[in-house]
Amino acid sequence: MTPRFAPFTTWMDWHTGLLDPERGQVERRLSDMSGYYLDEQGVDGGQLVYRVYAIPVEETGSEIQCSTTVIEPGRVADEYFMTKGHFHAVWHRSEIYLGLRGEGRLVMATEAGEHAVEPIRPGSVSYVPGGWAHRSVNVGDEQLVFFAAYVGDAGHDYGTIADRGFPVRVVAGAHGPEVVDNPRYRKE
Ligand code: M6P
Ligand code: ZN
Repeated sequence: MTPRFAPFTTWMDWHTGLLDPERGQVERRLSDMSGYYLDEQGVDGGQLVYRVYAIPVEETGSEIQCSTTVIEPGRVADEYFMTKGHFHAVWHRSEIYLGLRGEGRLVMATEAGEHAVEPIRPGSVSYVPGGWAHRSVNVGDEQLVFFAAYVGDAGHDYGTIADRGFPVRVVAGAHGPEVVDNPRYRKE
């Protein structure tokens, strides 16, 4: 059997999350996230929320997709900057997150409405089991940087979260980040 390609190395800056060589980048501004935050009145759509730097490989079950995500510090009303969040299109595919910089929360939810919130910070290794939608939230005042790896054919289902939201939101409370119910969450 002939291997599909030769081994290769990518250099990662563990502080900034930047990859060398940079092979692919996705940028999300507030204008790309309309409807994701509860109170979007008067938002500046041009504001950068996060970037994802990928190490692209074929989207098959033989490969492992890896990326770093850098979420800027900031809020929309009381809600911290966050990623869109998704289920995997192949719903049972799992994912690993390694925290590299900053202070964050990994918000997860099942289709049945169960939820879990885990910390992301330097040294955290979070396991996202299959069937759990996942979103990361920057609750600190510097960039949140983490590395993620998942099976190549997992795919992203954004539609379910865009339609229904997560059961909880992470907001700035009087004494720091708080997890509160999302009044707009729809189970089915
Ligand atoms: C992590 C991984 C990626 C994902 C990124 C941003 O790096 O889960 O697959 O693309 O976070 O999250 P989202 O795609 O939900 O915007
Ligand atoms: Zn994922």
